[in-house]
Amino acid sequence: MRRLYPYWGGGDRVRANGLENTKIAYQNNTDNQIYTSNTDGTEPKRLTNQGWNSTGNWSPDTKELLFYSDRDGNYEIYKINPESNIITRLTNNPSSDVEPRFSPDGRRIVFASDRDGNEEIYIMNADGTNQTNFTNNPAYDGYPDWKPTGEEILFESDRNGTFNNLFGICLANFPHF
Ligand SMILES: [Ca+2]
Ligand SMILES: [Ca+2]
Repeated sequence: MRRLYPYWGGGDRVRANGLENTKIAYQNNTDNQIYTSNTDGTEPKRLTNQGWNSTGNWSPDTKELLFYSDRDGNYEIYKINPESNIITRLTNNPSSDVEPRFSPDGRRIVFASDRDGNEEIYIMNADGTNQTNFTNNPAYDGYPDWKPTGEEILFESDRNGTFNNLFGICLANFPHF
């Protein structure tokens, strides 16, 4: 079973640059578009207007939101500037590219994709270049996120036979990335 929608719910809060908890980004589950608002829900602003869109993930400098969407026919990863509403597409692959999260320094993005035949964890630069498979395992690998130090990525896998087992990728083991 594949779960594609991990970031529904309370929204992803701005938490950097002294803007602690001043804005949230969320998916409106009526129109499946991305909004920002104050943390109490006031002043909602719709950022997207087509396709199904995941909840946005703030960049550390709060200037961009990462999300994934089927607006171009299959799930791809995009980022949007919440001020200008300019959207940049970061992946272009007929498989599902989902669950993007900015690294703590904002330079890289971890995401999940089944482009190599099953779900794997990938890392790319924040501009979409250098998309690299970091798991290469026939099991399901998904739901990645960064440890706050940025040195390790945690993800979920059923490689031991059951879901909900967490595994880690230590980036120091990939010095050439
Ligand atoms: Ca895709
Ligand atoms: Ca895998």
